[in-house]
Amino acid sequence: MQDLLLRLKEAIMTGEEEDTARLVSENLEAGASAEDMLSTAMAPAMQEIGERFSRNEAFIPELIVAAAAMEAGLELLKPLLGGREKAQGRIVLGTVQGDIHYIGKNLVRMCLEGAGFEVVDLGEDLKTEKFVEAYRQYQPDILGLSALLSSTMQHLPEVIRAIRQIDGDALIMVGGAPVTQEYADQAGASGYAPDAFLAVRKAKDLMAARRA
Ligand code: B1M
Repeated sequence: MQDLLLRLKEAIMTGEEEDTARLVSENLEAGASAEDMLSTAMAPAMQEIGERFSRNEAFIPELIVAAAAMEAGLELLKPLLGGREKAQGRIVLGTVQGDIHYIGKNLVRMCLEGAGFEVVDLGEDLKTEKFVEAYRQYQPDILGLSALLSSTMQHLPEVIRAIRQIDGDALIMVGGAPVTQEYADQAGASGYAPDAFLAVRKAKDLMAARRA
């Protein structure tokens, strides 16, 4: 199975969409779970291509094709992420202003949906006003904010402040590669999760604490 996982990682890094889809199926047939594939092959592929980009060994076109291959794989895993749990609550989710990264946010959405949450995905590059508008419109149990750039992460406290002006008790969960627990605490978030699986746990914990 290790070899198949390695090949899946390579297929994503080289942006081979068809190979990625085939290898996701082959890994499933070989007994790998969606979580195995995500944690040992797919997320590490994106991490490694990002590191190559930092070292000027990979460039934007390579990131784009790797992202497309990752998405092709994620699409196949979607039905497998989570069980048939009863309705958990409503979450409004989006990536903050200036940030067009959406793969991580989409994975968080898929896992939350799989766990029984109703998710309103607002998309990417969203101004603070968009979150405020959506919060009023959908009245979610939790607002989820994603930021992938150190620069766009700076918008998190701004969105949190704006939402708290209309609902002082709002539950707001944040995440994204540069975000840390410490940063989330300083920004005034109710919760932080480093990955999509822990985002589900955090969302459930926030809901349980609210009900208690
Ligand atoms: Co961009 N990019 N990128 N990029 N890109 C990063 C983020 C970077 C770390 C690469 C690097 O330099 N090593 C770097 C940011 C550096 C920094 O600020 N610290 C970077 C840069 C610099 C840029 C540009 C500025 C490059 C340029 O133009 N010169 C540019 C910015 C565009 C913009 O947003 N304005 C840019 C563009 C792009 C592409 C368009 C080419 C493409 C995006 C494709 C897409 O999403 N549509 C892209 C990609 C693919 C990446 C990397 C390689 C991979 C991101 C990814 O999909 N990861 C990335 C390197 C890296 O992350 N190591 C990089 C896989 C995904 C599953 O993980 O997104 O971390 P992640 O999500 C995780 C967790 O973070 C968490 O759960 C997710 C799933 O487990 N999580 C949450 C995320 N949101 C959450 C919300 C939660 C809870 C958990 O609660 C609500």
